[in-house]
Amino acid sequence: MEITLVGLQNSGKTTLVNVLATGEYTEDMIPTVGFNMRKITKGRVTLKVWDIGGQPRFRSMWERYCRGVNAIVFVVDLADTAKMDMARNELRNLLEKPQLTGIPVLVLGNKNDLDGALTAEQLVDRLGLSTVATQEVSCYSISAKNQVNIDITLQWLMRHAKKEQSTVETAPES
Ligand SMILES: Nc1nc2c(ncn2[C@@H]2O[C@H](COP(=O)(O)OP(=O)(O)OP(=O)(O)O)[C@@H](O)[C@H]2O)c(=O)[nH]1
Ligand SMILES: [Mg+2]
Repeated sequence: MEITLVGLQNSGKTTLVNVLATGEYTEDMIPTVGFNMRKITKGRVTLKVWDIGGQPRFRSMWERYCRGVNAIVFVVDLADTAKMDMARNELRNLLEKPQLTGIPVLVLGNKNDLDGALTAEQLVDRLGLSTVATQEVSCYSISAKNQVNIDITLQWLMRHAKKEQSTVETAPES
């Protein structure tokens, strides 16, 4: 299964990948230049994770790395309310791309341990997630730091690993 993590810089994508891979939170992360690829094995499923840099100069790469994956994970810093409109616009831009239509999206509001963090409901509202009609969208509030809701995040990913990406269903030959 392949997934791609995108979202604004400093939202915690690389931190989350580390937590998913090792179960440990590492404090001093450096901004991702370009992208990282990491394989994470859970039970019988191997996740191939593309973690893309969130700085403006890397955002034009997002679409390319999202094509053909089983799921897109869009990470948002719940406490950085000043950047919510930017996050909303970047997500909108991405989901407007015809090539990405139908790929399930998991929006993760990260850093729910911080003061002033939005709730999942507030994030759904601020990002306008209920109006997305091109694909299935889920939204969880998590903390990579305190490992809150990492279990349900993994469960969501595993559920979507099983789904076929084929868009054309064919009837069995008779
Ligand atoms: N309080 C808190 N801080 C977090 C959490 N997750 C990540 N951080 C911090 O947020 C900062 C940015 O984390 P990164 O993982 O580098 O963010 P990124 O999204 O990969 O950033 P780019 O690679 O530049 O796109 C780091 O200082 C992390 O320690 C969290 O759940 N809670
Ligand atoms: Mg990073």
